[in-house]
Amino acid sequence: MVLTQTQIDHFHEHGFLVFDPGLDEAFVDDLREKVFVHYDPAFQANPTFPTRLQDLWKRVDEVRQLAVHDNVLQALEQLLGRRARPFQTLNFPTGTRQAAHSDTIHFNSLPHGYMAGVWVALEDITPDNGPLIYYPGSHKLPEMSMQDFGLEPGYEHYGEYEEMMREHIELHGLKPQLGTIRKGEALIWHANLIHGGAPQTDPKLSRHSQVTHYYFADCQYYIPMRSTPDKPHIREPEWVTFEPYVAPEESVSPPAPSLLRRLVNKLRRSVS
Ligand SMILES: O=C(O)CCC(=O)C(=O)O
Repeated sequence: MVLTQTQIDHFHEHGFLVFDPGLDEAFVDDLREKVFVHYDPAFQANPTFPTRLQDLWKRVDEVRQLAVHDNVLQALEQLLGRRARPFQTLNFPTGTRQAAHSDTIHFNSLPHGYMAGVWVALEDITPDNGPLIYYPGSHKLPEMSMQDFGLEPGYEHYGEYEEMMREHIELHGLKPQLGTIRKGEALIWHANLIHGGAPQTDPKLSRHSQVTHYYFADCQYYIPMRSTPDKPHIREPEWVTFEPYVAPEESVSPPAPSLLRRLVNKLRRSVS
């Protein structure tokens, strides 16, 4: 068992849990270095603006190894009582300044509540380098879809969602906390915990981190932004693999029969 009952209770009470998955420090440093070279060259030359890389697990195996780390998977299973499987990784070299949201707006499950984010610090996180910001207890409020906010689904309306979420936080008097965790520690959030990226007070600072999003077994998975209350847009996620990723070979289509016929005729003409 990776988690104690006190930790499990903390997660259900507050909607998040900081825990130590026991990562090797050399592994964390290696991962951070291997990820860095993949960031946009403009960022590498001037690493002061927010950028991110999605699903780098396919190209940097350490990212995948962290996503399927046994202690993380065990902790998630203890928290929700079902097997967890990662379906997306995000790597960040700086603070994101992302507005407050709940992940239920991006990915959701039926039954609800079987999704979690795991945010791993790849260096020490302080109030100055743009930590995660989250609202303890907000997971207990009802899930808010676009329709619940009186909005049309679709990312073209996402700015309106962010505005409504700001009002929702104010209305419920939610108080933020900062994820100032140490290198190698992980913060797990509940599917409905409201969170975002706090401003980075010094733009020259880095804030290396990896977020992995997980679903749990025996659910249907849907995309809220493409769903209506009576018609969820179900999808099978692209799961992070338990073995190193092998890209599917590019399929070489056989030449069309008409092309073959033309080639044969050309050959015949050239030999006659
Ligand atoms: O890392 C951050 O600043 C925010 C990440 C986040 O909101 C997410 O991955 O859902």
